[in-house]
Amino acid sequence: MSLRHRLTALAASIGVGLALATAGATAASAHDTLENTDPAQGATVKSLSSVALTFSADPLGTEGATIIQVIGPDKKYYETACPDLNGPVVSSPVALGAAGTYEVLWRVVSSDGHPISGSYTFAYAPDGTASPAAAGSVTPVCGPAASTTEAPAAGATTDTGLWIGLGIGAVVLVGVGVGAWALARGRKS
Ligand SMILES: [Cu+2]
Repeated sequence: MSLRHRLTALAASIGVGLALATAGATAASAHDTLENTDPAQGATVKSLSSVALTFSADPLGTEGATIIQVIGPDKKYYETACPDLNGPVVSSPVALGAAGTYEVLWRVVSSDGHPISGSYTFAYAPDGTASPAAAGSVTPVCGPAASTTEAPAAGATTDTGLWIGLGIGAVVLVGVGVGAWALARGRKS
């Protein structure tokens, strides 16, 4: 094989690799994303009756797979029911307890069928006239107890497509390495 042929083969393999990587990235971006939350991340609220999450598309209402858990500063759960789905909006009623930082853990099935999840926090600072503090629940009112310490960072989503894309990227790098090695070997002989 001449050097010219080797270069052509290398260019072709890089092209195919890039096309595959692009396809992987497109698949990953097909996941619904969390576009808006009420309360907002980092917000301080004086009172709150529900948590509402708005996604980029309508999540699937898969039985038992749509979960919002609201965890208080005492690690108790303050959601009072499982979420309602209304188009792209997933919302759960809450009755908050003591003032402090609350964490919202969520999990829905993206409209492409993949589960996505995340978490964020807001602060609760009731003024004197707010409704009395709720007692909360030691166990989640909705869904199984999550391993809250391993929840993704705020706003993050669990993204299988991303890992597929990274895997394809690794394959592309190996392909380029092999091509370069073949090229160098061709130069020597
Ligand atoms: Cu997906």
